[in-house]
Amino acid sequence: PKVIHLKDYQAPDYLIDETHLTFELHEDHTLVHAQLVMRRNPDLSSSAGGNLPPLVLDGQQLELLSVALDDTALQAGDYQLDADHLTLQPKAERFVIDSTVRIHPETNTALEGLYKSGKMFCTQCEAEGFRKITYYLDRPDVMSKFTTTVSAEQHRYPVLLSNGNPIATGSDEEGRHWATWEDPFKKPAYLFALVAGDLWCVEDSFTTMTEREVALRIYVEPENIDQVQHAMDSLKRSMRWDEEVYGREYDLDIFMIVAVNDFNMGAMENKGLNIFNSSAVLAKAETATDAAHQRVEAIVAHEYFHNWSGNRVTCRDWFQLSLKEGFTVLRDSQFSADMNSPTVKRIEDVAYLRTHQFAEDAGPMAHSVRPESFIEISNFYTLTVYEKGAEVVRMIQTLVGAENFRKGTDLYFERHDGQAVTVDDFVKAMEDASGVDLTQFKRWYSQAGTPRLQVSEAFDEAAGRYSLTFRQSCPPTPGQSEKLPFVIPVALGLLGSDGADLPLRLEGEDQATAGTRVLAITEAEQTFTFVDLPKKPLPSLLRGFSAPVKLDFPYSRDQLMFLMQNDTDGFNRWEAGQQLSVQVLRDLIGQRQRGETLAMDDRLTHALRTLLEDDSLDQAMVAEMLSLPSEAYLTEISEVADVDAIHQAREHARRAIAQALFEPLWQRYQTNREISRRTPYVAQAEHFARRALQNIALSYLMLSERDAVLQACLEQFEHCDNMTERLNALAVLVNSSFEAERTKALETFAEHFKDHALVMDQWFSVQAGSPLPGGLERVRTLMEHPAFTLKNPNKVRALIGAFANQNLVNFHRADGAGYRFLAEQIITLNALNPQIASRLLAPLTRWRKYDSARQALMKGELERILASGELSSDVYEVVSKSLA
Ligand code: B3K
Ligand code: ZN
Repeated sequence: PKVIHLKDYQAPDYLIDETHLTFELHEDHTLVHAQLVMRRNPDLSSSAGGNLPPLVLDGQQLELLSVALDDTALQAGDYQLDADHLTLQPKAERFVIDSTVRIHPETNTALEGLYKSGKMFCTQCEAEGFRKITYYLDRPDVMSKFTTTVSAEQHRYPVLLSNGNPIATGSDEEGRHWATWEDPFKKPAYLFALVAGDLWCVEDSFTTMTEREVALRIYVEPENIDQVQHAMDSLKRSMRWDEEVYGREYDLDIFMIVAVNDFNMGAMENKGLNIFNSSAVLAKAETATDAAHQRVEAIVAHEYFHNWSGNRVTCRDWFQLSLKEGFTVLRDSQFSADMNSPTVKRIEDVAYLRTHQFAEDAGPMAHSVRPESFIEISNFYTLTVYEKGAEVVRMIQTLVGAENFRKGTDLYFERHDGQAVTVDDFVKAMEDASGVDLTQFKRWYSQAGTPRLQVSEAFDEAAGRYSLTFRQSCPPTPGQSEKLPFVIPVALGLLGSDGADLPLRLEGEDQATAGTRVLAITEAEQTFTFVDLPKKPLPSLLRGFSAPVKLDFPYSRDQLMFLMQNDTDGFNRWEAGQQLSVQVLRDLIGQRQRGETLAMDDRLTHALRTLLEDDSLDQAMVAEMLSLPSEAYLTEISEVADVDAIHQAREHARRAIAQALFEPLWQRYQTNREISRRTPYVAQAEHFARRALQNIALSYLMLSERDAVLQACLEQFEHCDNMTERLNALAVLVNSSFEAERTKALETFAEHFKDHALVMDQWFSVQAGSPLPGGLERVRTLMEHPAFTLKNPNKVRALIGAFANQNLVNFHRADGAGYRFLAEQIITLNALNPQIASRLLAPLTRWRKYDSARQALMKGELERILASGELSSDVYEVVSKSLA
């Protein structure tokens, strides 16, 4: 397989001004006719004239039926064809290529290019799927105006959609009809989309800031038409927010979303015609949890925001992917923060980043936010490019300030509208708008790995001087043994003994500032001295998680408890609780490993009691504070992760908390359940908060195994009006020792929701994630369930993905059966759907985290996959890099 390098980038020899496509959809094949109006790239054409370079079009799995150059049909000798290209020789600077190919969407299980999901046709072209539709220059820096005609049988496919505006429709003889769409904006092929199906739509409209009316349509299969309102509301809120916060107005007269059941990821931002995984659109109280509602809101916003950050201004090449993805993730997280609780959103994002992105950054697939090379671009739609990329843009905002940041985004959009650009262009716009030099900062784009920031303090009481010394380092990652210092923005405050923020004055400054301030750490070691401090303060460091680093400061447990109660920064209150929990859990893990009786430091329960008894606190925050660090996070921060000790320590702590805090938990539970009983479901922040606390309380309470709690759980399961309460009650039962009740609840639930694919996904996940013994056998049995199929990515994620990523004790069974099972599924999926197969590899790539026996077993399975036959480039790249 070929390695592609950023340093080899070359501008395209030819451009495509216009693309005219005609699709003839049939049940056993599809014909695609493409007319490409082309010319030599003026930036490259040599004035001397001379020979024109050959035209090399990308194409895969296409059956070429005919090709013509300027109306002259070409014969076999006039062009070269290989598995990936069609090469021919233009005779003039301007020319037109006509080609017709036959393709087979009806047997396309990779879900890339044109494929069938159930009864409908749809497309997924990013990154390199368009080459499976027709011969083309399938690269993002070739932008073209598209006109698309779709023809299909009318009764099977009454709805025919593509990008842009509908300009003509008609019907043919023999029950077929057609529609032509024209997209006035130039775009790269990866933003092309086509849909044909029997779909219903919900229609609405939006008036833009310049009073233009935009028609909004969300298309779904008829049975789902009652689950669209939440996505529509989210879309309108996103459109308004992008106008208000980023000054971005929508540009076409119509914006469409289509929900499809078989989709490799969440959704896709095709111009004017977003295609969504149904799990990222459909939501109503009875079938979707609060988390699902929030996910729909966030993904609708994310794809909508791409209209500017991605479509109007796109990427020059795929190494620049974070240019659109990191920035757009930041934008959607700011939107979600504004719609819900900003602190809770930040906590969720940071917990996710630290658990999963930090693990990626410490593993064999570690890469910089702008990678230097890849074999298969699909493997680089990663937590690093998305989530760390968002953190990098967020740090720019912190360093230049909110106002300059907005000036920078305005300048970026204005300067590069209609262009395909690079991360450097984005950073340059930020520098030009703010006057801040970001040269050193750009190392965040080129150096992989999670920096460590060690902080120590010194206090001179007589002089009233308090110093903080920062030492940064970054571990080696594949291909990068040495790292240069990063620019690390550290937002901090100093707390006095009453818990209030002290005024901050650095040595040499005239005036003190109040509250939080940002220090930019730029050296490997750097000291900052604050003056006018008669008593030693307590530092609150990295407020709001101002940089994606691992911070060490030697806090005592009492100091952490003090920060938990007093820090003015909500994020850092939670963070103090997490650090206290980590310390307490590490004690327990050590005791377990030494074979001692487990005895927990009760300061943790004291701190949690104070929170639970304070009715004035945001309930969502209380729920977050009650959540112990996950097993996956405890694994990430271990040198060598002891899966069983981690699980047992955490379970011990949960039981100790449940026992010590039974009364306040029970009281909170009952109060909140009572309100839930009286209040119809609303998908809004304060209701999410109430249910979050209610549900975490229930999961603790059930550990008591008291009958009153069991009855309460069953009551909630049977009588609630929404999936949040029902699924939580089910999960709690599934993880409990009440076997009869568990079995019955699972049966009732499946019977009731058997025709609802997205709910059955939840049913699979809850069981796949249960740490009770026998997990692997349960998963194998569930794979035989009629609702399961390896052909649907949501099902694979819900069952196999949940097992391997969330059920750590069962997946990491000492005999290696969990690893073997995963390898078997990956080998099967490699042939069906390479992207999904490759994603499932992640848990095996983490083998360095485990003891030597498990390491050997995990590597053995990776080797077995490597030897299993013909591997897709997706699977080959991850397996070979993991074994390197
Ligand atoms: N841009 C798409 C991701 C496409 C992934 C292709 N393998 C969704 C998104 O990030 O918005
Ligand atoms: Zn995106």
